Amino acid sequence: MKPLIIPVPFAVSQYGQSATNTYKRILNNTSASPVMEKFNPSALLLNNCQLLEPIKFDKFIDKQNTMTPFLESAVDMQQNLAKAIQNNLNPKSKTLVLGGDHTISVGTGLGISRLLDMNKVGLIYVDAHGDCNTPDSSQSKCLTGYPVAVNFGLGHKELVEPFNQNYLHKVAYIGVRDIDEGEEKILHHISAKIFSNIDVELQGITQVLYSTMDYLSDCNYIWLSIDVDSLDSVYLQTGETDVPSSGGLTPREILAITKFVSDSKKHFLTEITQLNDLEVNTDMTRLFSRVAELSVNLGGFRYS
Ligand SMILES: [Mn+2]
Repeated sequence: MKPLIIPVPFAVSQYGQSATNTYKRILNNTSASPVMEKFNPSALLLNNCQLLEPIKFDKFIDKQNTMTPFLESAVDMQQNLAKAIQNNLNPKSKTLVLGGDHTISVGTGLGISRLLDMNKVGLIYVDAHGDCNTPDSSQSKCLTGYPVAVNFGLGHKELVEPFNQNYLHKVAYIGVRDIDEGEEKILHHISAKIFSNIDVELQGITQVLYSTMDYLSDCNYIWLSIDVDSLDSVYLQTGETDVPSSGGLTPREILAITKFVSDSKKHFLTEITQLNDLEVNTDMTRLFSRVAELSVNLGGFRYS
């Protein structure tokens, strides 16, 4: 069975920035020269996947005086993405959900919740940030700060109630380094397992990955969610992601995480989020095309 790719060009939760065409860059990535293309034919490999039509959603006029901008658009995206997952996902095969910003995880999670017992699903969240705020704890009121909380049943009722009480129970963070005060209480409340950037530095990524899998050993299904800002900001160009953060992971650590997790029989779904449009292929396009390949078990580990 071919791996499934679902593009979700949803990026309305940040003002000004966009990640609406990023999936095209990742899927159509070509190398710097025809010679290099022979060694790194990313686009060719990803062509072996089943590609769904990009998820559509209504762009409601933002009411800037509401508590959370673009909430109605997010609800629409959540429903449409969940429906696509419900109708197409096979938990025994690999699926890649290509964002878009990290709000897409409210739709990915809802889709999974319609197919699987969420008690048996473990989330590995590779991000500089916790993304575990609620409208009460959030300072920015930005939707991209909510998706983990929503998957645990916390936050806007419009996003939470569709889960019908089938919420996630386990999340392990890797590379997290930017958490705010209210959010820390929520992370404690949901008993999140946190491997910070310092843990990765001191223990090494391999040890962190073994500990992560150990923590999720009672889960039958593993969902990997990667935010581009998990990378150290030194690797990113200006505007390449919305909230860059220093002191983060290296490209090779991101590749190692993806390879390690997708080699697990429990892993069934990966998300790539928060890579903005720069309208040119950058090092990040090439890196995340490679992450995309590895996430669906294509191409082997050529960077070793
Ligand atoms: Mn994020």
